[in-house]
Amino acid sequence: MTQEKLLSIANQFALEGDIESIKPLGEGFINDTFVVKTAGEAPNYILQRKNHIVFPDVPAMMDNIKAVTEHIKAKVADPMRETLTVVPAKDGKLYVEVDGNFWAVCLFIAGTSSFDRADSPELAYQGGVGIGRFQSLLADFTTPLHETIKGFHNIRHRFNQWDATIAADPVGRVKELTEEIGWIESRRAEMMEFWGLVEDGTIPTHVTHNDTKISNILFDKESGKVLCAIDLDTVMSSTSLNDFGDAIRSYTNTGAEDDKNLDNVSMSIEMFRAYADGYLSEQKTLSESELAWLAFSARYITYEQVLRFLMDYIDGDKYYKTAYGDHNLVRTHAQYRLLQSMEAQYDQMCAIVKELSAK
Ligand code: ADP
Ligand code: GN1
Ligand code: MG
Repeated sequence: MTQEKLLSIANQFALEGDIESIKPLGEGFINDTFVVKTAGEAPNYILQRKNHIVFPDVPAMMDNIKAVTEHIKAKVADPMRETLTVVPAKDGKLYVEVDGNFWAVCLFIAGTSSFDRADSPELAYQGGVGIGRFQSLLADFTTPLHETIKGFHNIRHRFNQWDATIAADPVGRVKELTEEIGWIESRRAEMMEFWGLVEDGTIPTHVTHNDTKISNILFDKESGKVLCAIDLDTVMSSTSLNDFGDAIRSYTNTGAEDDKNLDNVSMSIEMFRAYADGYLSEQKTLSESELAWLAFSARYITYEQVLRFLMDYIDGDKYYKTAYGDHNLVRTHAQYRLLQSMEAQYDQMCAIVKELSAK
């Protein structure tokens, strides 16, 4: 993408100040993200090409983000820093469509840090506070949201996709993956059993973030405290547990999500405790059944992630950005090792949730 093209797209938005530069940022797996720097006192901006293969209805997604961020802004002390601010196009729409691609802009929140890994329990605690607060702020948000990705954390839907992908085997990889496919199949029944509790209403649904990995949280540079949850593309109705589980998958991993050295990968119980402590200090509205299944949600989401990486590998790497040929398979192995580590420490995880929720 040339600077000239980026500039012509950015100039279709209602930005303050003259644009000085537009540079790529971040390591998201889905969208293409750029920082737009402006001259003088004017704010800087985040310009994103939203992935419309992943998000088939970008306008609906932007409506969700606008509604949720407006709701949060009305409740917090510093509305320009404690959530995203969507910047509309000059024609008033929340996006610009160029050659079949959808672009959106929000304010760049200055004075923040973001991380790919959690390197201290304090950071994990702050991350937990961030998502606990996010869920609390949205607990009274009642406007129905669009489902931006169908069945995103719905394992029944994922199994339907999985079965179809294996049957299609579009690039002939299934024959080499007997062991990995076995990891998924051997846990199918227990995951469906858990999902049954969501389907029968035992575990309720709420407005949730759905993509709570550490890189989707901003921390204040000066105080080190959590500032806000960003990457709101997947905000929609789901279980509160999914946000907790996905964060545990990210914050507690002693290795990288795509670590080639599986000996690096395990779940740190210390980080689990710290994240759960932060989360439960802000999220006070969980029901007994939600608390009973909170620790399991980490296994559920990590399992789902193993399935999603493996399914994308079988499908010929169409969904996630990859850096090399078998990247999705490497991710599958590393996330499976993490899942095994969670399974081995499950009793302790449950005991910690029990202890912290009684505080
Ligand atoms: P993706 O959907 O591809 O993951 P994100 O929306 O998470 O894209 O953005 C990628 C990265 O850009 C984030 O991890 C964060 O570091 C940075 N970022 C995104 N939005 C902002 C913002 N409003 N202010 C400051 N940094 C941001
Ligand atoms: C993607 O968009 P990003 O990079 O923050 C993905 C998550 C996965 C995650 C794995 C919309 O998150 O669901 O858990 O990669 N987002 C979407 O790192 O699919
Ligand atoms: Mg992101």
